[in-house]
Amino acid sequence: MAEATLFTPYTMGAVALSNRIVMAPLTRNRAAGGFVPGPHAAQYYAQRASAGLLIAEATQISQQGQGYQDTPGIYSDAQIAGWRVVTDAVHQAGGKIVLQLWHVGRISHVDLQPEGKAPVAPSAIRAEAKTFVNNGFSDTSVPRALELSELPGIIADFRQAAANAITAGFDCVEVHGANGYLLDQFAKDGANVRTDAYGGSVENRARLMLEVTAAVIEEVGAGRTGIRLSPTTPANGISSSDPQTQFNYIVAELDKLGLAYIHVIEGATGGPRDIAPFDFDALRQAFSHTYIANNNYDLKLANDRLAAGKADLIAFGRPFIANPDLVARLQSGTPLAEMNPATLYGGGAEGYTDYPTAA
Ligand code: 8OZ
Repeated sequence: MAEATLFTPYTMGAVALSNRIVMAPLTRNRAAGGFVPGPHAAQYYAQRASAGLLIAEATQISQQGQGYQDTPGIYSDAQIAGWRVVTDAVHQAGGKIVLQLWHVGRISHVDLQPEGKAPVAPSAIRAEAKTFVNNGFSDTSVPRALELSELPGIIADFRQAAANAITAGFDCVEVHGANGYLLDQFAKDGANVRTDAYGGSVENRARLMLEVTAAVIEEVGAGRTGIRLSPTTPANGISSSDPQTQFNYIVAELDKLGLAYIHVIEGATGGPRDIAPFDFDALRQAFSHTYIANNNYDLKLANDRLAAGKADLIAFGRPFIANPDLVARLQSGTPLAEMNPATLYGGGAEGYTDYPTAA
């Protein structure tokens, strides 16, 4: 058989993909009132439906799980109805779409939290990070440590959000286990100094991520569940003293759950791939199903890694912003357009649905 390239079809569990290009989740802060997907979201995603798989932007599973202004949710009936418009438009355009389920943990601000209370985290340690709130960047608020008795409620919120996503017409769901948000905070000792069953050892720090994933699988099926991981990223002030040990364990345990994919940010999110020594191939080898590789790939690196069997799918993030026809451009060698950073977060159609195709 010929070696795979980005343009070779792929079957991920029950989902048939027309190519191996994945649109990575991109936060765009354009939700409408009630944190319902905004009026241009369906067109935005449908314009990009030639990707083998779209992963929609990070979407909070509860108000407590929100950390930035105007990000969408998946916990109310209006949000489900709003997302249904998006998934219908993408399916109409021949695409497949996943929803990323998000709890930010300590990467939040009191002004976004229920009753203005502190954001929640494994431990009461503030992240050295900013969030976007009240139309500007602010330091994240000091969080409070979650009580053991609150963790089942968070698992239940993820489970309900997954069910809601399937009701809204998504093909799969992706647990956000990356980028210094709640599940990554539990997994890494820079944010987790708990002394109960959810802190300390590698096994204990992995527990919440694994319990959430198991609950989501129980709800929507392993074939419709993936997870995003970022073992070495410093994003959002996160740090780990033992990423290789921790993520070798996590991926081995995830493999037992039989989920459809792991989506791995190789290096610093949106930055250098070689930020720290880490054997990503070990994760690929420890996992029986689909490995989606992400972070600063170009056409050559993507095709090299696919041909070498080091990944099944390659996710591109920022190139999709200004190139709705990224697949066609990569295939034809058409130069890529540059996105305008001024219209990345917030606003309307400008810098969102008005980037033209090359043709
Ligand atoms: C950029 C801005 C806000 C949030 C992530 C959900 O890093 C995000 C995010 C990215 O995963």
